[in-house]
Amino acid sequence: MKRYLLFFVWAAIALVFVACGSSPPEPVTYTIEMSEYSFNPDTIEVRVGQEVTLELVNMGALEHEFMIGQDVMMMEGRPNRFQTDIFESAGVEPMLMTMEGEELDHEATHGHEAGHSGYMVMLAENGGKATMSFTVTENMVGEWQMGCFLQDGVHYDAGMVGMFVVTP
Ligand SMILES: [Cu+2]
Repeated sequence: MKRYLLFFVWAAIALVFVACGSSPPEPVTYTIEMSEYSFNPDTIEVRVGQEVTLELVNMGALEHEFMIGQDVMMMEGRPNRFQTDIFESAGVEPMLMTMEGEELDHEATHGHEAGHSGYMVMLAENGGKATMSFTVTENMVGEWQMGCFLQDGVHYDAGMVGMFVVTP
């Protein structure tokens, strides 16, 4: 008899979770300032189903790039890129725009250097800006890093790295 009761309690709890999960989380916008050598804020948390807009602003005197991935790949002893890119692995193509809302061609704005693949946004020095937006999918759940690998990984080593956390 007790077991039945326990089952009903669990069933009730499960039902509450399902009911909560059916309403998508509110869209969110984060402004991320990049400089020598950091991301500010250096931790971003988002949820599955959330429409995320990242306003990237380069406050630094050097060019910087923005990437999100896992497991740093080394090339000739230097941090080169992420082994797993969040967007490539999830099959999601973010919408890239200027701050004014004009669509940007991602291919035209990112480098195609040898071995430096993944979804990256390059930002010009002294105020380069771009807005990327995407909806968080189930297969993005996990802890990722934001990173800049410019100048043979010098930026990454110097601390141009942050956390990008995706919760269910
Ligand atoms: Cu950088």
